[in-house]
Amino acid sequence: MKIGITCYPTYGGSGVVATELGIELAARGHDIHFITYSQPFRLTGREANICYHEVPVTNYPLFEYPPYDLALATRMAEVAEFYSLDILHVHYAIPHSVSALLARQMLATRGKVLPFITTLHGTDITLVGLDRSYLPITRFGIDESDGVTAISSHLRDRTYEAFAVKREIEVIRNFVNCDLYTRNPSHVARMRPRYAKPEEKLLVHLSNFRPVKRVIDVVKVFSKVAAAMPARLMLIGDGPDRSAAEYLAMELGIANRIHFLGKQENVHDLLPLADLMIMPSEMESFGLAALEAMACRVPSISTRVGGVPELIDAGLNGRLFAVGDTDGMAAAAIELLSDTAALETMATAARRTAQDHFCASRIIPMYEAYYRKVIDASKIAGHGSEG
Ligand code: GMT
Repeated sequence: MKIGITCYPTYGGSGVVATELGIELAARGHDIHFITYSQPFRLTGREANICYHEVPVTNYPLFEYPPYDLALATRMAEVAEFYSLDILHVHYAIPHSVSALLARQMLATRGKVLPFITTLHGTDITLVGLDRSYLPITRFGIDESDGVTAISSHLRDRTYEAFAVKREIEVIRNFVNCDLYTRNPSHVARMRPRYAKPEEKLLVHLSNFRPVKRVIDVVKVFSKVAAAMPARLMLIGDGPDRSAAEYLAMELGIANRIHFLGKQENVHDLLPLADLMIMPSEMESFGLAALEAMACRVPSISTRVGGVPELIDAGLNGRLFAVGDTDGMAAAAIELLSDTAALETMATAARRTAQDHFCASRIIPMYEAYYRKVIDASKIAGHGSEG
């Protein structure tokens, strides 16, 4: 198939999923065209079967807000026509589904069919989409999509409840490349000493440091762990709450035990070095960071929110707590880190969950089958007639 993909190309879970999906589909022989305002950060630009098309957004003194949505729609239509795309897959409802809808309409006037699928990732529904100024257009974009997927049952149900959309939503959960995200003992032996001494436990957190991730809670949990045992923390990512986390770490006297690593491209090299992940989010429609860690045999102490229970079976492959229960999370971390056998059992269960349910090899065929279904249905419905 010839597939166009649009996403937010910078750091963030939806962009990661979109990019990894494109890479996996290209490896299976599909022609992939990314249509975004900059090159998705996990792409090298050298992958076979992948083309990147930049969306140029022309500014003009009249435009206080340059119309990115329109520039995107134009580029989508151009790329679809030039490369005869079979389907367009947009990640994050706003504004991508509406741009895709415009592109589909533009092409229909030229007798071309361009079905599009919208994948809902979380904040496009739970935060941005529920904002009164965006709600009607989010609902419109979803209902007008030829196919809609959500990354968890929780997000699907939440979308039905909050938006009363008519379009059926297919659940296709987040995935991880289990060959890349794995624990290789020789790699760990080589790299771990950079971040922790042999007698120290190593904790990790990975996010975009937005308020919804509660990075301050990570520092609070870690401070309790560090008071109980020799330990260090790797904080991977960057965003609005980074300085608040740095400030709190200094106040608590633990700044020298925390590695603020900033944005990292190869998180699969870092995650397997850790013993435990802390993901205390206010909301997580799935929790891709926890899945990536689990594939690397790193179980997660997380919050019981959103779609996280669809990934973490509390007590088996991780632990779940109420939002803000930093005492509970710290106690669980200390208990697990003090019991090597229990931690090892949980690490094995975490890897097995990733492997048995969320490996790319299992999830990508679901997307392929869904694309075929939507393409076939669209040919029958005929948003345009093939010319
Ligand atoms: O909050 C983020 O990490 C960014 C956000 C996004 O859309 O870029 O992530 C969402 O999508 C991820 C990939 O599908 C999910 O794993 C995250 O759970 C989800 N984040 C939230 O729901 C807060």
